[in-house]
Amino acid sequence: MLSAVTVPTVPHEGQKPGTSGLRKKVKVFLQENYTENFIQSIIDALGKDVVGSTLVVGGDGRYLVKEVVDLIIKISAANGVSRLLVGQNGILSTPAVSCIIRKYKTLGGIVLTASHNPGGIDNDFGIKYNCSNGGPAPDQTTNEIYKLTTAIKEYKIVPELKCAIDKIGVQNFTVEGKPFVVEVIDSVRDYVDYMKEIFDFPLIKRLIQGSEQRKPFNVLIDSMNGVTGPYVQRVFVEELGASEKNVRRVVPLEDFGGAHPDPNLTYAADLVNAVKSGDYDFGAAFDGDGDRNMIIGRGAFFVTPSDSLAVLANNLHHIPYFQRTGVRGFARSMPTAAAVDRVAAAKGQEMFEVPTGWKYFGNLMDAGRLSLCGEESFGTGSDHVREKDGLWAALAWLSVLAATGKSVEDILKSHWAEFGRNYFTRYDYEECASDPCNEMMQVLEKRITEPGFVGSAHDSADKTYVVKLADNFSYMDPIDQSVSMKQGLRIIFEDGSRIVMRLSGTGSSGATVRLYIDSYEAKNVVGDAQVMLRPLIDVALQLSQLPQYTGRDAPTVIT
Ligand code: G16
Repeated sequence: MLSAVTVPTVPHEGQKPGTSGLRKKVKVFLQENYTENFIQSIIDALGKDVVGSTLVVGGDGRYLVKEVVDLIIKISAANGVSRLLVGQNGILSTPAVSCIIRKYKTLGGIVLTASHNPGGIDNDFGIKYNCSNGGPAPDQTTNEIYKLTTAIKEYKIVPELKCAIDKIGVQNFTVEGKPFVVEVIDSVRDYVDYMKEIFDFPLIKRLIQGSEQRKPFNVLIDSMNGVTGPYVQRVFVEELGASEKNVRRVVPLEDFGGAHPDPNLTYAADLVNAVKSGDYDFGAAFDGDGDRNMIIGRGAFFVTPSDSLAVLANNLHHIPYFQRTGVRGFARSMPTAAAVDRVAAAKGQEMFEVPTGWKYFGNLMDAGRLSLCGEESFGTGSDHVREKDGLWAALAWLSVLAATGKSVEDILKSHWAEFGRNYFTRYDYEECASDPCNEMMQVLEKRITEPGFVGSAHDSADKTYVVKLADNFSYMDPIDQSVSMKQGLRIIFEDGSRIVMRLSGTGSSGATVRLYIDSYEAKNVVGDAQVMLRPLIDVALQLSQLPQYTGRDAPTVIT
């Protein structure tokens, strides 16, 4: 029989979860009792429900995942959890955790990831808690976890518990006279079984392999050495008949092979170049933990995440899951371009605008009012799980391409011809000094909320923008009436163009400023976004004084 011991500890500062969990440098997590404190605080926040419960545990394969899985096993055992479902070698994508929590109706799950942030001993790690609906914990829960971290005095652990996580199977232990079970599960199986229910795999297979009527549709799928590697291998190569040449970087590595596993035009430039110079009809990349996606077409034709959401919203009827469930509402995060709003209006669907963070979609989905949602930060997903889902998005696109017989570019162009186009860009200024950025945001907020700002005119190039509304966005959840304040500064102009500015909640050090620009054109739909949006970008830089505050004359990433 194994015994639990109680270890005295003292609080560590700064364990406040951000947009999606606690993300810090690996070396911060390696401080004495830092990780133990946070895990114990998560468990304490669950209250008495934890005794006798089942939790899912897995992560994106980055440096420290295996060690922290081991700690979670030992601390869970000491705190009365009965059973853990652990991905083999600690590997589970974020959407797979969500799928498994829902399928096996567990109390929740712990996801070990810093998402799209780089991995390795000098880079980032993260821990987040997902609830029984499979979604990231809401603010009330993360606030409670944080509160507990500030007062923690001890944690409980079973130091002698040795559990191998490299082999699939059930391992039984007795802890303090009670049974404790660790079930090491196939990281991929439940998720892939679910994708086969959602999509018409034979249809997508005919697209990829070609038929008498149509030549093979050549795809290039890039896992960026993140967690999706084994999922992509199973889905694309084993199930959909793609060849090894159609997939790249499918081995999860602790440091992502040195890559920054963020699927955008900057960090997935390798994929973009390969598709541009090769004979490919479609490219997709996913981030470290598999919830983000980037979609490109032949010649590396780029689909913005905001457009991707709008196109899928307009084409859900091609996907078997929605043929069965019907479609009930769309949503996007506030900074995401409003292209999907036009589809919602045309289809008579309810439309929601929530703060940045996938956790804000969960209540709407649970209430049956939301089927499809997305964010400009390369997140797309549906109510099939409660996380955004990169592989799902690629399969959704392939379903639409197979059903319509069109190219990616043709689908976009006909979409813009029908609905008009929301030109969109995001400028990121990464790892700036925090204090000047905080000051910049305060000064800008003061300026845009002063009397007289609404109605003021701002000239740039040959354009004049007149302010219609300006505020720090706040949101009341229509289901539980909880209010989230100060979710980003927005300036909305009379013509519907928008400037949005906020500080990222996912960086691990310093401040990352995000500037979002969105402008609608009904007819002029095939221009270059950077050219079309230049006047509004200049207005934003001038109003915010961003170059002066950050010392930067250019963003680090443009998407
Ligand atoms: C997380 C959240 C997303 C959010 C993104 C960016 O994604 O789940 O909802 O849009 O962060 O947040 P921020 O602008 O605060 O950095 P992920 O993929 O990092 O888990």
